Amino acid sequence: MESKKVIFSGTQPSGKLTLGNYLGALKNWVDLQDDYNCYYCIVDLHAITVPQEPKDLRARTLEVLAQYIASGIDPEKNTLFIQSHVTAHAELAWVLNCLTYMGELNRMTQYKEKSSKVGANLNAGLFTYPSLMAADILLYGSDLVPVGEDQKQHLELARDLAARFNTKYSETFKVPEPYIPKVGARIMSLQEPTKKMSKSDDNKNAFILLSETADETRSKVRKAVTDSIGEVNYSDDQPGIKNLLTMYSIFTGESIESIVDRYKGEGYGKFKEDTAEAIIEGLRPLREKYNYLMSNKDYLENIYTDGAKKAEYAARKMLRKVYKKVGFIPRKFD
Ligand code: AQP
Repeated sequence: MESKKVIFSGTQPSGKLTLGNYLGALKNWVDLQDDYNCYYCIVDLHAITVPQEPKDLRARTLEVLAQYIASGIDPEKNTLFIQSHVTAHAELAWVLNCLTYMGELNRMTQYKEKSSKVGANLNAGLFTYPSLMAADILLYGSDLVPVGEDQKQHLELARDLAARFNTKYSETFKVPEPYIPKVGARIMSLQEPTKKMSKSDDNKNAFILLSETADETRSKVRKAVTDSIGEVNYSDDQPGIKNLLTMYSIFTGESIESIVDRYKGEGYGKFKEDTAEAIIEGLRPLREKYNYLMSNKDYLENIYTDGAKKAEYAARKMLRKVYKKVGFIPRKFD
């Protein structure tokens, strides 16, 4: 029997997860879990590329795990683990750093955006973030990487690094393919709808959190920035309305055209109200399960411990191979 293809993906515990993370990533991971061998990681090493309060980072790491499971990602079918528990990620990242050109990292949109925000506190980790992400993916021989549109450029680098290593040494890494959802790949900020919704946005009204209350969601959708056209259309000239239409359609399963038709001549008030209800209803089971899991910390601890053991086995095997090819003398103990 042919073995299942491998998937790797992750989320940073750099804030509480948003609707963008859910629609662009988690929701799609659920659909893949039966057909693939999936590694779903909580990438805490990535998170410290911007300053983190240790106590909050610890709490959020657990919250993200609970949200994975609450979204429907089954810990029995998938390997769920915390990145820092498998040290091969940082070790392979170093090797890949030594194969990555400065020019490649300089071109990265995420680096440009984030570095302009942190000013004088700019650190090297933020710059080399994409090499660490390449290590995450390549360690497991991943075939597919389900990500939102924003991560496409990083994935391109992972592909280039895999091919570069294979050419320089010998065939080692699989060259991974991106898996980007057709709808939901780019959920936009509610306050600046030309920017993506981001969990580390300073403006709390810009994002919908998976863990917030229904009333909070209602209030944020009501305050969502729209335009002065006053008519519900799916158009690039109306990015705020377009974004709300995307969410409405994903949560109800109704087509965008049919929604647009229904709100003809209605203005935005009722449309926003109904969008909020669609989101709240769609997230209700997730929110309930999340609250339950967060009161069962022992269960979560078992999941991430078992996950790390499974991931460690696969990752070590790949790292040993890489070290050998690079010319490091294998160590005589384990
Ligand atoms: N707005 C979004 N729309 C669709 N997909 C999104 N993703 C993130 N934001 C959106 C997808 O979620 C997965 C996890 O992302 P991440 O946490 O590793 O990093 P990120 O892309 O940098 O997400 P954030 O929320 O913007 O985090 P911060 O603010 O910390 O940088 C990825 O698959 C991503 O594509």
